[in-house]
Amino acid sequence: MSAAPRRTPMLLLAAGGMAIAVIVALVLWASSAASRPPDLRVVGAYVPQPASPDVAAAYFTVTNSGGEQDELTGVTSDVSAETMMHRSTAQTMEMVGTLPVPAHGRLVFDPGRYHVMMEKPTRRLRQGDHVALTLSFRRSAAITVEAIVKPVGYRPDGT
Ligand SMILES: [Cu+2]
Repeated sequence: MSAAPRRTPMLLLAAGGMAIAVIVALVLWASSAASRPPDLRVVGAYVPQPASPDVAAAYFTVTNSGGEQDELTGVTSDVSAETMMHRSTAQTMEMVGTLPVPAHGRLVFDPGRYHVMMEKPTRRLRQGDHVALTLSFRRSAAITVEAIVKPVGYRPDGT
């Protein structure tokens, strides 16, 4: 009879402690998810075999599995001293400075959106050749990938 009133405060204390533990765990989880830095990969890099010896284009996708945005700040290649990032428009193209790689998102270079333009390639590019592309980012370390030369006019599935 007299034991019950003494046990109740202990139970309340235990329940309160558990609630605090759950709140602390939630706060830790939320802050770690929010501050996870950019985590970039470059996939599907290719260069359609150029129809003209004067210029070549490169395409790829940058994925970001991190919780924060990064920015692509430039691209260089081993076949041209003049490698630029261009946005394709209906009639022409224009140079772009930086492009965002959203958190949990991707930045796609494809013939309808963006391309890397490589002026005056220093060697003939034939199907199966490789072109090294180095992508620089505002926050992440630079990434170098080997783009493969595909047939003239090539487009991957889904573009
Ligand atoms: Cu261009």
